[in-house]
This record gives sequence, structure tokens and C-alpha cells, in this order.
Amino acid sequence: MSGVKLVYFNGRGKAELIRLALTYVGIEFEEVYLKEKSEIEKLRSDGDLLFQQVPLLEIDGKRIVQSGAILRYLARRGGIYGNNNDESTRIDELFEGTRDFCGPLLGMIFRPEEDVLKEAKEKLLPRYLPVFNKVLEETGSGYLVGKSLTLADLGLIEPLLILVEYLGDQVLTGYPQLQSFYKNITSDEKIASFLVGPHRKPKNDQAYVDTVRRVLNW
Ligand SMILES: N[C@@H](CCC(=O)N[C@@H](CS)C(=O)NCC(=O)O)C(=O)O
Repeated sequence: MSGVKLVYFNGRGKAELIRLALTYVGIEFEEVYLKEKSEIEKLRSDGDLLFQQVPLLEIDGKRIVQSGAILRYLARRGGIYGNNNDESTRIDELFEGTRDFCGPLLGMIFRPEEDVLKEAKEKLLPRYLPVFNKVLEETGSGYLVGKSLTLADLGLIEPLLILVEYLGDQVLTGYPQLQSFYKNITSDEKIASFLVGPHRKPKNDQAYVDTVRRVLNW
């Protein structure tokens, strides 16, 4: 075992992309699932959570919090964060766009599904799908930046997976670059194995919501 440990809930939330990135860059890891309030309280009182929040990644003798910091650490370590400052900046720009795109979708089941999907159809899809489709058209490589997969592409596949899961693949109709992006990325060997493997979490369900509420005292 590599000793790498991801602490979060047994659900997607802010950890799912970290799980995907760890898998993609080839780092084996174990997961610790928070189930009780006392567990997060212990991490807090031990000083393990800088902002009192999870996810927490223990790796290379460090404890890293903040999902963006964790993902960038993994991206740099795995060589998927560009070859120079300009590329990394472009990756950041697009990656942050994927976070804005994905954010409202992560709340599925914490809010009524119909409301989230209605807002997604009215606001998120028309705002973000054309932009990402256009960027892919411009690079022509099948990736958002450069000629190989970067953190930005991992960031984009997360909301696309959620949308296709909830709305079907017709959600990408009219966006040919995104259709082939979706197909290519999900058939990448490492990503395909992640999607059917033990680190991939199922759709949020009531048990997950109850656990989060209990642990965080919501
Ligand atoms: N900006 C942080 C936000 C993390 C966050 O909101 N974590 C939630 C669980 S999803 C949490 O631990 N909340 C407890 C709290 O805020 O006290 C990140 O991206 O990691």
C-alpha cells in the first residue's frame, strides 16, 4: 500500500474528481469514510483540517486540504498541468470554468433533483457547453489544452458524466466536439477502469445525505 489516504464521505461531492485524478496519475490510495461527527471533530482537534473541512489527502508526508490545491498537486506530480506557465494558466482558466459548471450539479439530492436539472437546462448548459465545445474545436487535439490530457479535461469530464447520467447523452446533441470528447475520455483505459472500479461512487442517495448531515451537524 502506498500510504496515500483520502478522507471524505462515502459519496461523490468534492472528492470524486480527486479520486479520478489519483487513479489517472497512477497513485494507489485508500479511502477513509467519515460516518460520525466524532470523527471529523477528532481530525479538527488534531489540527489535521486547516479550514475544518474535508476532503483531506495524506500523501508524501503531507496533509493537504482544499480540493483545488489537492488536484493541482496531483496534476503537477502526474505531469498533467502543462509544460510552461502559459499552458498552466490556460489549464487553470478552463479548470476553474469546469468547477463553476460542475458546482450546482454536485448539490444533486441535497436539493430537489427536478430543480437542479431545470436550472441546469436553463442556465448551465447554454452557458458552458458552447464554450467548451468551441475551445475543443480550436485546439483540434481532442483536449482542452495542448495535445494531451490535462487537469482541465478531468475537470470537464466530471459535469459531463453527471449530465449524461441524469439527462442522457442527447444532452450533448449539437456539440460534436463535446460528443467525441466524452466518448474518447470515457474510453481512456485508466478512466474507464475508474468508472467501473471501487473508488467511483454511485449517484448521491439519501443515506449519503443523512451521513453528511450527521457528520457536519447540519
Ligand atoms: N473549498 C473547500 C470546501 C470544502 C468543503 O466545503 N467541505 C465540506 C464538505 S463537502 C466540509 O467539510 N464542511 C464542513 C465545514 O465547512 O465546517 C474545498 O474545495 O475543499
